Amino acid sequence: GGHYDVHAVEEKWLPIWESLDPFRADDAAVLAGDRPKFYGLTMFPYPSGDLHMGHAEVMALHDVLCRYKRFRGFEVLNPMGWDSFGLPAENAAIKNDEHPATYTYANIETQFTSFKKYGLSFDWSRRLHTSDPEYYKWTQWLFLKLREHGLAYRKNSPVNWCPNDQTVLANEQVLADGTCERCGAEVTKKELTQWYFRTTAYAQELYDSLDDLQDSWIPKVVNAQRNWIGRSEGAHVSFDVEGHDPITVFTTRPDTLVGATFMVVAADAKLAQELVAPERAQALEDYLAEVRKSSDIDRLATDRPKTGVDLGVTATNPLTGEEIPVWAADYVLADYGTGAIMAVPAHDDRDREFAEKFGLPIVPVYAESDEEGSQPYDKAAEVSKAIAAVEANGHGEGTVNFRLRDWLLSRQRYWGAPIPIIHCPVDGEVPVPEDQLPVELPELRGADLKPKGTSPLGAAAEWVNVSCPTCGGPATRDTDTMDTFVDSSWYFFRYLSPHDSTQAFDPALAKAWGPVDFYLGGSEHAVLHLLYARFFTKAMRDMGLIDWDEPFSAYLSQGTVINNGHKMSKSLGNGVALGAQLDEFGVDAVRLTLVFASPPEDNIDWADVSPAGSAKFLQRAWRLSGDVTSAAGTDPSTGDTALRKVTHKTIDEAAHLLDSYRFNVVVARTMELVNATRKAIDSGCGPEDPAVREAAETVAILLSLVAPYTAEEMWERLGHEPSVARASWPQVDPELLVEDSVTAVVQIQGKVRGRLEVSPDISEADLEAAALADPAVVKAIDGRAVRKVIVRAPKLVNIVV
Ligand code: ANZ
Repeated sequence: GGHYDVHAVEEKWLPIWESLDPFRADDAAVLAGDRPKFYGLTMFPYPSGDLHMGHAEVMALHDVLCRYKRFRGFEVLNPMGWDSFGLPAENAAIKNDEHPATYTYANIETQFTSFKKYGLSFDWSRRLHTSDPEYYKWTQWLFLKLREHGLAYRKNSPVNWCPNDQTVLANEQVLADGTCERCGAEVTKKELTQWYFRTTAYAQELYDSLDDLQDSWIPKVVNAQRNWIGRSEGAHVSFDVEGHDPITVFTTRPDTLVGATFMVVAADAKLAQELVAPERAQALEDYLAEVRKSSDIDRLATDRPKTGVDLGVTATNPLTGEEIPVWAADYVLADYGTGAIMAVPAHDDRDREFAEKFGLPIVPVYAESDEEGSQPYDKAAEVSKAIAAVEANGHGEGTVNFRLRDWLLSRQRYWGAPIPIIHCPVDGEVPVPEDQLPVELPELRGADLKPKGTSPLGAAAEWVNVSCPTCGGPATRDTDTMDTFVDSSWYFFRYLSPHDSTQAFDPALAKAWGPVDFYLGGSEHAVLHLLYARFFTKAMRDMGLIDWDEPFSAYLSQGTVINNGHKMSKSLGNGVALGAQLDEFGVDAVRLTLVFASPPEDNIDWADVSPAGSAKFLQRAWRLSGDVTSAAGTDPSTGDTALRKVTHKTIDEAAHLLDSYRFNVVVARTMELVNATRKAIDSGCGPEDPAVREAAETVAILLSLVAPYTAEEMWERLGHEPSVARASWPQVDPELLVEDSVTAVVQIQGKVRGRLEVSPDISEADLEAAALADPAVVKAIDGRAVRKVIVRAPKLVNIVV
């Protein structure tokens, strides 16, 4: 009985949990191998505003698994922090004429309070913020380590430029329609000297080890990674050019070499400038001015009218010996393959359109299969023959090409980790010595931060002008900051020893806790963040910092919380505020609703769910614990078998469901157990039966995965010390899993003539006797002689008359 006041219960338990601190991960236990470890990770938020429904969903789902693993005897590491550098804080600072830290840390505190109230099983002692100097000191250290190993370098090349954000973007940050993923502006190209991480050094391994992740990551993410890395097998083939180095092309179709009737060089590649005949130079210049305005996506579009200029030079086809013209065009990209192609208009659509437009020869190599009388063409065999042929005449070799580019990591923004390099006119690029890390951001605010095409850090003269660590002469700091994806590429290492001021992370702890066993996060990170974190992990392994190859053993991305069939948005006015939902229904009801609504990877339409229904269910569950308090019996083995069977089946099934992330079904089973317990109390064995206590305790433990406040309250009312989070998973009694009866089918001459309810362990002889005695069977035999009886206990009896 009694009234369940959700908000009073929330206020009651928060301080108790605070002092019990039941989720602190025990490093010592894991280092000593006392318990198996489980490192559960969920993506840390940007501190823009308060937590929203999306956070509520992912955190609720993640909590189910972490709490379950703790019940199963794992030492669980479940940390949380903030990805706190980035544009939103900088934009707010410009708008309000303040420092980005003001906005950042105020939002962090707001979110932290919400996280606490939301009752998640985080180990808050490991809290980190990537914008703290104590954190970015190690981001800078890792940058220098990567540079030391040849994996960070600077180069001049055409880069993606967002004219609105006034900064460069990585290829991964340009959307498929050629716009900035942050602000939606049309991205253009600009020639700049920028910092890169050599992700391409790991292209092959990043691609190959996806095979090992195939079964433990969701397939769509594995495929997205595969496509992004884009492995193509083919050949490099070189074409001699008089008075110039040969032109090398990458082709996936070396078998079509005899049909290569012209060549095309990317108009914006250096090669075009080098090759162009003097009388064609102006035409190329004019054309280039046009090309610079279009995005890569436009350039590759097949339905786009072809444009280009004849460079006025020829190259020799290495198989036919023919002289073929060399053109420049925009449909060939400067930064893919070698930036030049052999054009085979008979077998490639874009080449054909180009040839048709400019009147270039089209020479088929074989009949396309839809042509009449054509022989089937064995492409694979012809490709390997062709590779052998060019290798034999010294004009090429088989090769593998990747679409993956090096990661452009420098940004012309303030609110990020400064690149720890000093530029000296004498010594060139000089790394900031380790004992001078971190290179802290200078104090800039408001208007100083306005985008101006060069980094705002350039305005801090005192900060910029330093003496060279090598020669002591005048030098300047690098004024760019790192892409915030650098910060998040290694945060899961820092959680291992977040307060260590002597190293990025403790290698012994990395060995003991790593890799992350389960990672849950948004599918928008399927390409960028996961790929970068994988790259960092492999690079760190090769630097001897860790001994594992992949950061995340299992990965799942949750669906989106939508409303009335649409993504929540300001323009549609269909947003659902998390705070208001929590106020109205309480934390537990909101969490339960989110977990119960659908399998984790599916979208949740808030219009289709009922947090009020969840709240009602929680009240029902809670009332059970009140009824049990008055009950006497505590030895479950003396309890009502029917209820015990439901309880034990629920526990058994829940374990299987949790292991396969079917959290919504676990909630459904818990609801069924609540109903069965209520029925037993009201019209079955009665509240004093020990089976009722056992059932109610099981409800509390299962409920604690999704509704920790209600579960804690139940646990206390059942006479236990808090916290229910430290309870152990109930032991399943296998005898109670045995079904009471099964249906045996009796056939005569192959036709079903009767059904019997029998014990699952009935003997063949007993089943045969029961079948032959069954009135329906006796009637069907109708006095005929039984010639043969085939018995398959407990399910089938086949009688032949
Ligand atoms: C001759 C040929 C004949 C080709 C044919 C295709 C079909 P993937 O699979 O994406 O790797 N190519 C090479 N470099 C390029 C660049 N920088 N910009 C645009 N296109 C480029 O594609 C490889 C194929 O794309 C290559 O094979 C080349 O055209 C073209 F019937 O060579 B192929």
